[in-house]
Amino acid sequence: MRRFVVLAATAALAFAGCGGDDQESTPAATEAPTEAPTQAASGSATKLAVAADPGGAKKFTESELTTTAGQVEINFSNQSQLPHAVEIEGNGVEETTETVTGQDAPPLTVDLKPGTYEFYCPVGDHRAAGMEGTLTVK
Ligand SMILES: [Cu+2]
Repeated sequence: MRRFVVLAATAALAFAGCGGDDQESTPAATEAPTEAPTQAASGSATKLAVAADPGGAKKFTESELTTTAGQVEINFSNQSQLPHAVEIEGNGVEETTETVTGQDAPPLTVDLKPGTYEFYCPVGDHRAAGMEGTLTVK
């Protein structure tokens, strides 16, 4: 009995191994990273540079940004001595970079559809002070 169960399980695994494009039934711990079907290829993401005012003002260097729809890699640079981050908001998207001071934030990749988004700094009163802008995605 026990042996039969083991054999059946092995057979099932072997079957899933060769045939299975109709079901990805294994949320396995060790999944090949190359498998990721939707989020893959960060190498093809459009890069979008955003910078905080290096002089320490509560603003970005640009208040109007434009990019292309799809995977967009936000590269936020904050050379000032105030902590800043960038939050992208609109059309169901709400994504925020890490807050950094005097350095670049790790790249943040977001999936953007065509439309108009807001971007702003979520730290303290920075947005109210004018640290915001409009991101147009075409
Ligand atoms: Cu800020």
